[in-house]
Amino acid sequence: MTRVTDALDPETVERVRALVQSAARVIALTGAGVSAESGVPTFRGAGGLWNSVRAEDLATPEAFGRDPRLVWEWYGWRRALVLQCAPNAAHRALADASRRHPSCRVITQNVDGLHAAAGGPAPLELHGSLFRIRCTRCPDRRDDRDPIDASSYETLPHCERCGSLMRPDIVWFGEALDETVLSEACRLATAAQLCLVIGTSAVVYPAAGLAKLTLRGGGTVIEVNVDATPLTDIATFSLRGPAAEIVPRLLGETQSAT
Ligand code: BJW
Ligand code: ZN
Repeated sequence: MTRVTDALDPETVERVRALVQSAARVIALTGAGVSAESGVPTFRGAGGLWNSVRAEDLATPEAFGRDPRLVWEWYGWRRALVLQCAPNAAHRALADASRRHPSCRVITQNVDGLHAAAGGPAPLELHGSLFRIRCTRCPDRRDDRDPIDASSYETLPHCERCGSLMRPDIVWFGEALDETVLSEACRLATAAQLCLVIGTSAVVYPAAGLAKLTLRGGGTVIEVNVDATPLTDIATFSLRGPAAEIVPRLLGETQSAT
């Protein structure tokens, strides 16, 4: 039975802190909501990116094939926006926790790089990175060129080896996740005694399925979100409120640490 509580309920906070501290292996599965308080727009819900643009027009390989300049323009705008943003208290608390406990790992769907910017061990990035590009043809050709000039087809980045167009190193709809990253994420999720699901609508697969692997492996799921999600019902606790406020309370060394 899920216990849904207000972010500030001290009894729940204490119970979840105790669960975190007693778990030998913890994963944090994060989504766009963890970066919302840093000023990065989410995808779904009020103010979400998919309200103003269609995912099919920008975040699929077909869209890139049709109009690479349009797609690169949008990613250029996203890069510029994220470069104005800094990690928030939730990113910092997760980075601190994984520094203190190497068996605590961050698995993120985010492409904004804010977990890495907060320091600590590198997170597993399921959906790639806004700041990497890769060749549409050579499987191993990646770099971090910036900025991207999308003013014409000719100025778009091309592969130095084969001359093909370079694309964002992001997993678009209908594309497979990197096999190594996904299998490591599945391994960590299955072995985890606790899975903290933070700021994700949990509708995109296979990422959302990771929490179910923890449950199947005998572990516990705790959710932190401003709203209910399809994972709320499998969570032991669902803490309703902003990640930057709640996560430091759950993971900080003392309860007053934020
Ligand atoms: C706060 C907060 C605050 C706000 N504090 N909380 C079944 C049916 C139909 C299709 C599928 C299906 N199963 C799988 C699929 C296909 C598809 C999929 O899942 N579709 C569903 C939408 C239905 N999946 C795929 O296509 C994946 N690939 C795949 O399945 O490959 C199969 C394959 C195998 C072998 C060969 C070939 C193929 C790939 C998925 C890639 C997703 N990519 C995106 C876009 C990248 C583009 C970009 O960034 O530019 O990644 S989609 C978008 O959604 C992005 C995110 O990482 C992802 C998840 O979103 P997230 O992070 O959850 O954000 P939001 O906005 O949805 O939610 C924010 C949450 O935060 C909300 O809950 C708020 O309440 C909360 N919040 N403020 C706490 N302050
Ligand atoms: Zn190439």
